[in-house]
Amino acid sequence: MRCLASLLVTIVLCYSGVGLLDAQQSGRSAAERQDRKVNSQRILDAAALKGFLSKKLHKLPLAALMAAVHDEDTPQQIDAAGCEALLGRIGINNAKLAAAIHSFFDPGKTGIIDKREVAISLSVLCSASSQSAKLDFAFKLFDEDEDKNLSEAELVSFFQMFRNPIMSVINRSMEVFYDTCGYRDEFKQVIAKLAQDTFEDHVKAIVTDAFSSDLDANKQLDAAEFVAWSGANKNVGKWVDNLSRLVLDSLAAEVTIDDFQPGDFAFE
Ligand SMILES: [Ca+2]
Ligand SMILES: [Ca+2]
Repeated sequence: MRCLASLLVTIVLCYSGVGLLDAQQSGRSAAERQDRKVNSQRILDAAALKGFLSKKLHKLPLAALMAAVHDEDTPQQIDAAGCEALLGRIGINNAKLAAAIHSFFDPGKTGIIDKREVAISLSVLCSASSQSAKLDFAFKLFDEDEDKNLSEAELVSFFQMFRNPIMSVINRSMEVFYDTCGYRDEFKQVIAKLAQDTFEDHVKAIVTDAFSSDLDANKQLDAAEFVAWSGANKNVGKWVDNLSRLVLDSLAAEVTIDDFQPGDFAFE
């Protein structure tokens, strides 16, 4: 995450002072003012939606969220109807929210997403009594085949869920730059390639770091080894929360508080 942030900051700083932009000064200022206004509104909308959902979900335990995800009747990959059904199983009956979460994790329009992505989206708003409850939630999220061990493939699969939220943040951050520089398609491709490569390097580094806690060297992390890793790396407990926040920030573009009706939340 830090690498990607540095990359973005570096790129924006490199290009924000180029001389060829001076000729467009007046138009750019108006565009910048408009962008700032849109950005400010988006931040306010996201904060309002998060505040609203937080009030609704704070009594929902993480364990209940996980139980719905591990329900044997729900396949690992779900379509839009499956996403709505899964939210319904959790006690959230709002088709627009389900559609927004599904479409957020399916930018390529494949029609399917991972059911864990639904759980992660809302997890930061649910009640978690302790850090160990959060780590237990994280361990179960990572453990895709539920054999109580984490393989390298399972860790990679978890971090792949960050790909769309991170690319979405990068694209949003770079919009002003693309509009201003005038080489939208070319720069977009370059930035996308740089961001993808940095992302892959970052995931590899995290997985290598994780397996330094594989004390019995069986290429699996059991619960004790996972706890040892989280003790040595304070980010482990935060990754799920960070991913949840990234998703919630983006949902505000699709859903507002007005889209909810009394009774949408069965557990109130
Ligand atoms: Ca496993
Ligand atoms: Ca092990």
